[in-house]
Amino acid sequence: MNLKAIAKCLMTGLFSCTLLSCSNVEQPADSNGHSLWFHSLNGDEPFRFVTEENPSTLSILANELSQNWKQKEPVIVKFNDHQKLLANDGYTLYWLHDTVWVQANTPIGALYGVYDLIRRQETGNLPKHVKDMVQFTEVPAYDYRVLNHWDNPNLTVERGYAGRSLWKWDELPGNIRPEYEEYARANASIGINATVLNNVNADPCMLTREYLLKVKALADLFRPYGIHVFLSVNFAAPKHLSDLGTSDPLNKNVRDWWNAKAKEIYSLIPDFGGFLVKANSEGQSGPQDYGRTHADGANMLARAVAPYGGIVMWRAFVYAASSPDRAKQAVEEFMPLDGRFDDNVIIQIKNGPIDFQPREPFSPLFGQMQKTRVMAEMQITQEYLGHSNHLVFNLPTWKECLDADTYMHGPDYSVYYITSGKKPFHELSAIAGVANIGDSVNWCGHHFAQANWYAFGRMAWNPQLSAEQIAEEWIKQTFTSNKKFVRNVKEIMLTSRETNVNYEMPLGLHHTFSGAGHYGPGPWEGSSRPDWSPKYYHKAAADGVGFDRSDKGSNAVEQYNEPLRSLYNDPESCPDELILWFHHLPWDYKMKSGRTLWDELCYKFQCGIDKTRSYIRTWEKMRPYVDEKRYNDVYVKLVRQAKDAIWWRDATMLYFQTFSGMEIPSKYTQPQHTLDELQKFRLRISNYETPALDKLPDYTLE
Ligand code: GCW
Repeated sequence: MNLKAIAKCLMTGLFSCTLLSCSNVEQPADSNGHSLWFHSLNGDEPFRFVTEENPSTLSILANELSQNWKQKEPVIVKFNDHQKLLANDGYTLYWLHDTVWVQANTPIGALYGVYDLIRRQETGNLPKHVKDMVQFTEVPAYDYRVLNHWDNPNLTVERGYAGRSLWKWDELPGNIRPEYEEYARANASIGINATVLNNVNADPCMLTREYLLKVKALADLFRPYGIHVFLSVNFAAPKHLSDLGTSDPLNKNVRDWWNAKAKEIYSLIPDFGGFLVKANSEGQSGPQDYGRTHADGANMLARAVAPYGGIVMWRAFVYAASSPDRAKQAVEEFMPLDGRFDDNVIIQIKNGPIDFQPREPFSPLFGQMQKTRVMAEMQITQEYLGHSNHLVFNLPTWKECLDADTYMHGPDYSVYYITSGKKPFHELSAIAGVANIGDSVNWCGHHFAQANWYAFGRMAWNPQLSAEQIAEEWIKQTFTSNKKFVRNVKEIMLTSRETNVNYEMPLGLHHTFSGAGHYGPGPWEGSSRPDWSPKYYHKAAADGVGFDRSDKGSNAVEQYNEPLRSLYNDPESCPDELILWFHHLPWDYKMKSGRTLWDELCYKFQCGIDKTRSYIRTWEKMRPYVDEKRYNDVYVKLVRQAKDAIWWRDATMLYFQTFSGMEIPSKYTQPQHTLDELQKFRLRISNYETPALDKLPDYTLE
């Protein structure tokens, strides 16, 4: 059946597609990783997109089925089903009389169903006996499953480690690169339905007519894939782009300016999603510049987009240099405003109270705001996790946040429950991930960083999927279903986050990074602002280490509901993995393991070092199952990761040693550089790059 014929059947709301089955041949040929998790389908062949000028969701769906469905059974797609349960994006797959049915209310719901079907095929999860009636119904947990790109109009990407921006603003709207549609397809295949194209440190130029036309070109392309485009806006845009001379949210002219801007945007992009705003944070302008509140600012923008169904995601990432404990500021600033935000405002809260550290407790704001919509922001790009040099599968970090019980009204008020729009909470729901995508051939810099993009989408669809299931799906589609490969690589992925915590910042340490691009350790570094200096966070001194956030210290524990408040407040009950987050303890403090704090730190770092070495050995055994190119790309990075693990440990513990006077036990890897040497080392990188492997400190792996 040719595409036109399929499209015709689709118009009737019913069509079938029968194809000969073809066997799944292992492809040992070199891969540059561009085909993402479609590798098992397309290998390195460029995917053939629908050639029509304006492809519809249904022609995309037909194309995917005709190219990728390899089974004997025909697939029948039914939409316009009016099933309340399925809402806009949900679908049901069922097997009946040797036929596979995909049922949905909308074409996009049906497309998600088709991607699910193909994923089941590629991961060996199709029902065994198609004669049996088997049924799967899927409805996404969140309405908006959003990527946040921190991309700038000059093509740099803040905290981006995969080349330059994917969006070639200088070429748009005239030149449409194939990667744009590949990007949309990849997102749709994992359920992502929204994208914020530009950096939260927003350039006002994004709202000019010139740029809106570029944005429109992308939005038109993404639409059939179900992706809504959003923009980050600079709160001072009226001042920059007009002669109003103010951006005061209570000024009528300013409000009129935003209303007119929204009208202009929606006339170009009728399904535009809305705005993302970073205000009064890290030097960005905001309503407080005019003595107004976050609610005044957010509501002004919300009212501009409300007539068109738009929303405003207003970030809670705020902190000031003067604050004695930065971790407390979001609650202090936002709680007095609870209940004062319009219905189409949603407060976007980072998973932890500081800033995407390897481990943080969940942000207490989730458990406090009761009358305001809230959503979680995760970081997919590895700003603090070794950039695109380290293999860190970060899904466990995000799940740790979503699974955390806030005890808002007693037990069973997890962050997931609160944010997913379940009753008694407000129905608008969203989740965001800061993207790790650039114009690198393999999209994400490290082949395994693709897994974080994939995992974010799958988790946003269903946070109850296990990390193991998501990792396994990704491995099978991206590399191979070979059992030995899947088992070993899964072990690397699933342990990699804890390994990263152990070799960077165990036991609740945080922000001990070098200011140079947040890559590598710099526990001794000072800064123009105290809260940008690692010493502010670790507080290492002769009497011990850690930030006292108990009721004897900054009392940040008070922002958590009971029983967490008491649990965190007492070092005896505080979980080990957060102990130095909440407590300042003597170097010889007796830990639950029986070791002293100093020894426990040495032990944890060593666990990290050992594990990174084991990854190299495991990967070496995987060589027969993976193409040479990706094997080598990953291998050299694993070696660097293992060296970086010793570098982190050396820098942190040799510096801490100047206070504790204690030795690194001889049974552990011994330092290869002196503290003096490490302090002299200077990494010169901007916030837009990952360091070249040969520019990093020299280490030997025995
Ligand atoms: O973690 C910090 C980053 C900044 C980023 C900021 C934010 C976009 O270092 O680069 O700015 O968070 O989330 O706004």
